[in-house]
Amino acid sequence: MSKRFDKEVFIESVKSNLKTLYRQTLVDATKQQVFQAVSYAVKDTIIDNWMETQKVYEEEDPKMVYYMSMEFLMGRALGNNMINLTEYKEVKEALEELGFDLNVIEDQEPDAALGNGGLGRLAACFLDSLATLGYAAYGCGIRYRYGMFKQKIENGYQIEVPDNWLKDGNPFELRRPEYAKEVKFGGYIRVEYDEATKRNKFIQEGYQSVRAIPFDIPIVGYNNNVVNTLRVWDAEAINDFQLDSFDKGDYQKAVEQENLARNIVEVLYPNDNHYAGKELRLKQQYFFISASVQAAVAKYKKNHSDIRKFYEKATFQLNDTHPTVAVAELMRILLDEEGLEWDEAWEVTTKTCAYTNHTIMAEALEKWPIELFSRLLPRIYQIIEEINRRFVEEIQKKYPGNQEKIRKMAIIYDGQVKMAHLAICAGYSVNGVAALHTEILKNQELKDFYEMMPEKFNNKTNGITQRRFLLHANPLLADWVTEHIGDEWITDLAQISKLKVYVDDEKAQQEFMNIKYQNKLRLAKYIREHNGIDVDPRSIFDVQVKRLHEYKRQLLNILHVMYLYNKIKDHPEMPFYPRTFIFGAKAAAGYRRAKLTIKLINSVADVINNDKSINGKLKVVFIEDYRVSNAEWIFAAADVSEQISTASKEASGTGNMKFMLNGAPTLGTMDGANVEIVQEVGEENAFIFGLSAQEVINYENNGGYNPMDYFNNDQDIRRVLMQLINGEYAPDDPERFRDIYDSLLNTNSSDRADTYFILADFKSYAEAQERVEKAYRDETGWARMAMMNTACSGKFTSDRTIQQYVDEIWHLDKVTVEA
Ligand code: HBZ
Repeated sequence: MSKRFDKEVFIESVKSNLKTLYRQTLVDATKQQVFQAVSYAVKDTIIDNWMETQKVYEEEDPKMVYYMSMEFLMGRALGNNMINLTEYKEVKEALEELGFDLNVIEDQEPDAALGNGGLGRLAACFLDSLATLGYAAYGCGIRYRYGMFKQKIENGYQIEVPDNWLKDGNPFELRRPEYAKEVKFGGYIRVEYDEATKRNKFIQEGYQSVRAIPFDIPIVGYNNNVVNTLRVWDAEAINDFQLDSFDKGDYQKAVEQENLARNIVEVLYPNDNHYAGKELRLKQQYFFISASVQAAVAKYKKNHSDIRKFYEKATFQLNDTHPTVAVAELMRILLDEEGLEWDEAWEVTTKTCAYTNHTIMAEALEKWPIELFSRLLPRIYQIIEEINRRFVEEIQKKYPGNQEKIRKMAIIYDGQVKMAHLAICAGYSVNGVAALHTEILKNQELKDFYEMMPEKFNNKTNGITQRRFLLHANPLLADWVTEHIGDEWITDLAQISKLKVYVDDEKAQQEFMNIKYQNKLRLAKYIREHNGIDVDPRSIFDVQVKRLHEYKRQLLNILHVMYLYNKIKDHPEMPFYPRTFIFGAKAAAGYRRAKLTIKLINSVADVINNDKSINGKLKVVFIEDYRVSNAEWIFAAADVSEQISTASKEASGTGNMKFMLNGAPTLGTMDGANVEIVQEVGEENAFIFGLSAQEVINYENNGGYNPMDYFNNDQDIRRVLMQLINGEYAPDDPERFRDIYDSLLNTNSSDRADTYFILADFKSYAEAQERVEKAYRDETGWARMAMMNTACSGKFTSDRTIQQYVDEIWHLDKVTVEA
């Protein structure tokens, strides 16, 4: 039962936690200890609601969604939990009374960075929305000992530092050894005929196994007493060393199992949109999926006798192909453990699993060599072979004699297991994450599948949670919005359109822009403290924060900065509105060109920020270690949102929505969800440039793009490119950026030069930037535009996305939990 917040009780709880956890008093405790004590006090309230919610689930037996994901990029929990308990202000005051600043206490919490970028953060937003809307949901994932690496910038280069996020303990997690599961790897399958059932039995022998131990993390719904569960699995060795048994074989096996358990959950792979094909990665996938599917089946069987109706109470949403072994694992359990016939098992499985695609980038597609796959997961491989055999038969029936179709669609082909094909074949739903992306899937990437089974395909445009990205991230704006339109926007973001009546109101405009200014001051202070750079809060804060990837074109942005700098140097008298270009981005540890781009940004920053002759008109800042917690501050302070991916490449983007919500117009291409943002806000309230997706696709299919044309015919472009190789930004090593130069012009590499059409879009981007400057000079016009962005952001709440998943895919029942 949730109690009303009682300050005295809360303070007592904090004190007593300090005592029992650390033998400390308020006076002597460190800030970290206070953070822990406060978190345990907050958790106390959460646990009551958690138990109550689970009781309602037991009683009402609603259908549940299992959101299966290798990544959950949760960020910090304390602030968000207090927000959703609607106790934030109360706790803040209580702590003030004790002499503590809540911001400082929140700052003690490490980010839970169990994800790379968009895909992982989307999973986190979805959990928030599911709990807030009152749907029964489990997040299923891995409790990595080390999350996304911490980024240090040394001498302009990225250095990766391990993220030991659990070192002080995670106050919100709960270890649940009573729900442990065994997961088996390797060995071989012995087939045995079973007289009783008249069926073959498949028995795995000579395997290694690990014990999967679940840790449950509460997911607090907003102001509704619902608490769902994110269940992340830890691995433990199954046989503790038996020191008395020194049989050689046993000893060897014990050591191996110990190592397997230690390695499997050690670290998150830091690649986004790139498949590396590592054996350990496949182990991670099967590990958490086997444990999660076993747990889901066990939970179902507790109160249901007919496993053939499993799908009526459970649905698995596969977050990209990473969890796709779930298809075969569910089949294995239904066939080998529950004794269903193939057709029965297939019916259950194909009514349970649904797949979300997050990318069309070819290098991200998961294809496992059958040698590796069958060695690691022998039974699972057998099952996939059989799924494939039947699927190929179906293709043949539909397209007699068409070998091409089989080549393009088979699950196993060319010695590889294609996970996307398995997910599409077995899934009852296949969705893209923005309208344009889904169209490209249907008409290009997955055309053959769409033609064969059009009914499976649907779009679910991504969204973000306004609770974290406005209510928590931007308290000044959140309060202002509430003053003007009431607080319903917190759970019904469509309401935010009511702000439209204020966009021409002079007082409202001033207040809105003053809040932006306060947030810019807050970010400027952060930049001064963390980067040692002074930025002018009156300058235009032009921000690009996201993973570093060539298709996202941070390179286009920095080349444009170099171009602007040239212009200012050539024409010091030219009117120029001061600009601060802010970057934040992690590069995958093995992605050389991405890391070199970081060095380029920092080198350009060094030159420009130290050039007194330009009177601070231009500043470039690379924010170290971009992550969820500092993102919240960055979005709130942005004037311009850089969303400049090569059209067709960014499946959706979600940062674009966070900027919009916080009143920053989009400077972007017609890519991903930008298209829908422009639809909502109007083209006049965004700055759109560049090739269209269709134009890009036409070039890719038919050729005809030659970046050298731009180099030859445009002096400004040529000059900027030459500065990459003449030592302008690398006097100590003029060859440093040669690879970047070559990537744009040289065809001696295997790729076409300028794969991402940077030179094609350069001029159009520069013009769009000129429009930004012109628009910003018009104070009223800009205020109006910024407010329109906030006011038109209603569509982009993850509450809307989740409601669409529920209505069109999952069909869940809503629950209510009484206080
Ligand atoms: O998923 C992103 C898309 O690039 C972005 O456009 C979209 O908005 C977002 C949510 O739908 N994709 C990723 O973030 N992908 C990964 O992080 C990733 C991680 C490991 C992989 C492959 C992709 O092996």
